[in-house]
Amino acid sequence: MQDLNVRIPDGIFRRLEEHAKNHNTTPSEAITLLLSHALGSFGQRPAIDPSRGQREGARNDPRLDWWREAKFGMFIHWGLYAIPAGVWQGDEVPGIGEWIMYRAEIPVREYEKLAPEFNPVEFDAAKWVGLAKKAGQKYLVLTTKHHDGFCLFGSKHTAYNIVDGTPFERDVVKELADECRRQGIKMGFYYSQTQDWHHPDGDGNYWDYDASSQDFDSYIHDYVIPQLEELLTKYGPVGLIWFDTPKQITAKQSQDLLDTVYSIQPDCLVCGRLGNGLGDYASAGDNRIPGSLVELDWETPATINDTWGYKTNDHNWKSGADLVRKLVDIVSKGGNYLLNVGPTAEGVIPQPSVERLEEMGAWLDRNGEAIYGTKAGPVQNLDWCRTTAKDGTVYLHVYDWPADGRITLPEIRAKSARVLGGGEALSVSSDGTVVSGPTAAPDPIVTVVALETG
Ligand code: H79
Repeated sequence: MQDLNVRIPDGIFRRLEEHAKNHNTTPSEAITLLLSHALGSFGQRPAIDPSRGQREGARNDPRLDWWREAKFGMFIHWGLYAIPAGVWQGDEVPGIGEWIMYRAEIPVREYEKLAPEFNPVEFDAAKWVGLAKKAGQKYLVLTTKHHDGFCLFGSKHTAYNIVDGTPFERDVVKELADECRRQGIKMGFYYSQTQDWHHPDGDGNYWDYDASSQDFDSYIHDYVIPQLEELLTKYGPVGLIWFDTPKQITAKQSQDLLDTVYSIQPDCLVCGRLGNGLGDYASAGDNRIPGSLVELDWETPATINDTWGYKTNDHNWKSGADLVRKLVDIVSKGGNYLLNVGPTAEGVIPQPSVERLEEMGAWLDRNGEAIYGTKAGPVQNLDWCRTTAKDGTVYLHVYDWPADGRITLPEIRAKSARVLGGGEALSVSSDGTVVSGPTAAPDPIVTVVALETG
C-alpha cells in the first residue's frame, strides 16, 4: 500500500481515518476494505464468505426442506430512506439508497425527522404479497429494522418505530405477516443485528457516536435480543430471520442470538449472515453468483436495479430475461434467489419491478417444474445451458437454442424428452444422445427440455 503513490483528497482521508479508528484497522487497511467493496464481483473474494457459511449439521436438517423447495423469494427493503430516495438536501448521494444516512453522515437528530413524514397511505399488504405470488416467489423477507435503526413494527424497546413514531401508526410487519399466512407465503424478517446507526451502542455511526465509549454487548443483550423476542412472539410463525453484516459481532453474541431464535421458534431458520459460521444456510455476497456448484444450502440476495432501498434516480433495471437466467443459473448450482424490491415512501412497488416480476412469474408458470423442488443438475459449467434435476428427470435449461433444433446432450442419456410449457414430445435418437426439436426456440427466454433418464 505504501508504494501506491496516490493523493487521497482530505475529506476522504478523514473518512478513512475515522473508519480505521472505528474498526481497529490502519487507514491503509481501510483503503483495502473500500477497494474490495468497490471491486465487488470482479474482486478475488469468494462469492460465499465462509464466515457467512452454513453451520455443520444443517445441510441435512429437514427444517430447511420448505426453503430448499422454494428457490425464489421476495426481499423488501423499506424504511425512512424511501423518503429522500437517494437525494439529500438537493444533492444526489451515490451508492445504495438505504445507506444514505451513512454516506451523507446525516446526524441522528436530522434523520429522525423523517419519521413524522413517513405516511405510506398506498401501502397494501395484499398487493405486495399478491405480487410475490404472481412472480412465483415462495417466501418474503422484509426489513423489520435496517442499519438506520428504524423499526417497521411496534416495539416496546424504542419509540423509533412505525407505530409510535409516524402518522401512519400501522404495524406493517403484522399486516404483511398476516397476509403471507393468508396467501400461503413464508414470511421472513430481515433484522440488522450489528449495525444500528440510531442506537447509541449500535455499530457503524461514527459521526454521532464515539465507538470507544460504546457498549456493543449491551446493545446485543438489552436491545437486539428483546426485539427478537418481540418479532418471534407477536407475529405468528416466522420462516426465517435474515441477519446482515456481522462485522464486530463475536461468536458468543451470534450464539446468543441463535439460541434466542431457537428457544422461541425452533423451526425458524437463521441466515448465514448471523456471523461466525452459525447460520442454517450460507449467504452469498450481495448480487454475487458463485461460478460453479456449491455443496451447501445457500442463497444469493440481489437487486433488480442497483439499489435495495428506493432511489428516484436509479433506472438501471435488469431485463426480465436476465433475471430469469440468473434464477436458472443460481438454482442449477444449488442455490436460492432472494430478489429485492424497494417500495416508495407512499408504499408502492415501482412499476419496472412489477413488470419484471410478472415476466418471471409467467416464465415460471410454464417452467416451474424445472425449478421448484429440484436439485443442482448433473452437468455444470457449460455456456449454452444449465441443468437441474428431480426424481429421475433432468431439466436442460437451454439458453441458446440451436438453429437446426438438434441438441447433442452433454453427458446425459435420455429415454424421452419433452419441452415444458405445453410443448410436444421431442424425438430422441436411439442411443439417447441427441434430441430433435423445432428450429425456433420454443421459449423466448430460456427453453426447458425435460429429459427422462429413468
Ligand atoms: O441490506 C442490503 C445492504 O444495505 C446491506 N446488505 C444488503 C442485503 C449491505 N450492508 N453493507 N453492505 C451492503 C456493503 C456496503 C457497502 C457500501 Fe459503502 C456502502 C459501499 C458503499 C456504501 C461502506 C461505506 C463501504 C463504502 C462506503
